[in-house]
Amino acid sequence: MKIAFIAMSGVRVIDPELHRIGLNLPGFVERSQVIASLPSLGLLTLAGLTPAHHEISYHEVPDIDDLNPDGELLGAFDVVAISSFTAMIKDAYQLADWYRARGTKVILGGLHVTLCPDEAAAHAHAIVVGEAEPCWPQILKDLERDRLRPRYQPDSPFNLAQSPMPRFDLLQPERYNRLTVQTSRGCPWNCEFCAASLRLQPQYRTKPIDRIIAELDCIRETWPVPFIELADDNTFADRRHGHALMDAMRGEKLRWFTETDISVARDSALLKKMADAGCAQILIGLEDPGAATNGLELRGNWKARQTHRYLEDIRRIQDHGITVNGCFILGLDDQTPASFDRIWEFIQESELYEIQLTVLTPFPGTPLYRRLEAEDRLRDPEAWEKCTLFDVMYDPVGMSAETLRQGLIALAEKVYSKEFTDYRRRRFARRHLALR
Ligand code: B12
Repeated sequence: MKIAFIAMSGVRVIDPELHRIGLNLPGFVERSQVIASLPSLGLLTLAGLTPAHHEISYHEVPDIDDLNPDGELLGAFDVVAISSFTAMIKDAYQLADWYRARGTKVILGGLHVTLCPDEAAAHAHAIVVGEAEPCWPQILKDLERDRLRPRYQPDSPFNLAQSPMPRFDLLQPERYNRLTVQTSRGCPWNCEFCAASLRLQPQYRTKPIDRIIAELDCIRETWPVPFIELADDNTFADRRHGHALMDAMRGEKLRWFTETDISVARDSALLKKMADAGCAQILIGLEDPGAATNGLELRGNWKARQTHRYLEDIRRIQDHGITVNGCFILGLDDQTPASFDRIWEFIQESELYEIQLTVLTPFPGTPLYRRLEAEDRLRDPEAWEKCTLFDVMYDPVGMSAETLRQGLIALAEKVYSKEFTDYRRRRFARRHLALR
């Protein structure tokens, strides 16, 4: 069969004003340009499970309007497997409908499809709910026998020791400057707003170290000096695995980025190993250092109990030469208009190298979505295209939606200005030099 793996790609913002500042502010542009070139690891993984007798290809669709709907969209295929997060799912459905109308078999899967399976099923011959590795070989067999079922759902968590090698070789080398590798799935914290792989399968699991190293080696066959983004929810949640991984990555001469939580700051042996293993930056959800229910933590409000140590912890991490990308959430229930100034003061006082400002976002299928729906606070319940982390989709408690929007814009203009971005870079470089 001729199978196309199609990723809806790129980054999204709907609000034109946010779009404007996003396109102009140096600190923002840098990060979005870098990440926008990441390929879909989910699809490369499925390609890795596809037997060699099929003819496969990988495509990205950053903007559906750029495709010519009158002719062949991306080409003619027997099967298209489309992946999309929530923000571009409507575009994915449009593409799916186009192919279905022409007799191509359409399979949909991924985070959004898992969270809204009935909605997605209306646009596909088959959907996968949850992790796809356990189902993909069966789907291919069923396609060959013309016995495709409408829905596939694994009944147990996928054992990452059986992970296939993602087909990085399907990518055009010159198009990518960063590649992703997954070392674990899930996160123990279970924050109310989280829409990451925890929602696919709520069990935290790690990948065996030798498999991770094999993936890194495979990437280096094409990209000798790659920059790696670990596509994890929380790389160091299993500390033993984290230490072992760092020991193994030490000799790899890589530069990489990942997401984790603030507790790594208190493990100096780990920080040292991370630096030795080439860690350039870690992204940490700080949410709001001054909010009582910081992170809307469902398990014991853990994050709120860490805030008094944030400044010290950030410094400790950065003193190892690892920059911190501190993420703040605007619009939490106990924030008021005064919170914007308070967060700005914290940002200036902290020595954070990088900052990510996002608006609380009710992704479908999350406890947050269900709560806001029950409280009748969703402004446009199925406006999935606004699930960008920047567009305001609900009525906050301590301010109006418009105040939240304006607060984000004003804070973003300060945080991502050339002046403050340069200042942060210089401050980090100075401190780092002083410590050497
Ligand atoms: C890498 C990444 C990106 C890359 C994506 C590259 C790509 N085309 O895939 C880039 C930088 C482009 C990106 C963009 C965005 N991202 Co992003 N991103 C991630 C990140 C860090 C890792 C995702 C990943 O690779 N996971 C590993 C793979 C193996 O898992 P997976 O994709 O879920 O795939 C598995 C299954 O879902 C399934 N599957 C997936 N696709 C398909 C398709 C078929 C046909 C089948 C059968 C199965 C299947 O099989 C796979 C194996 O089991 C996550 C955060 C995280 N820690 O997960 C956020 C995350 C996915 N991103 C998020 C968001 C919000 C965005 C943006 C909207 C941001 C923005 N404002 O633009 C855009 C989305 C725009 C778009 N194109 O849709 C949210 C999504 C939440 C949601 N429910 O939608 C996450 C969870 C982060 C968060 N803050 O909550 N992102």
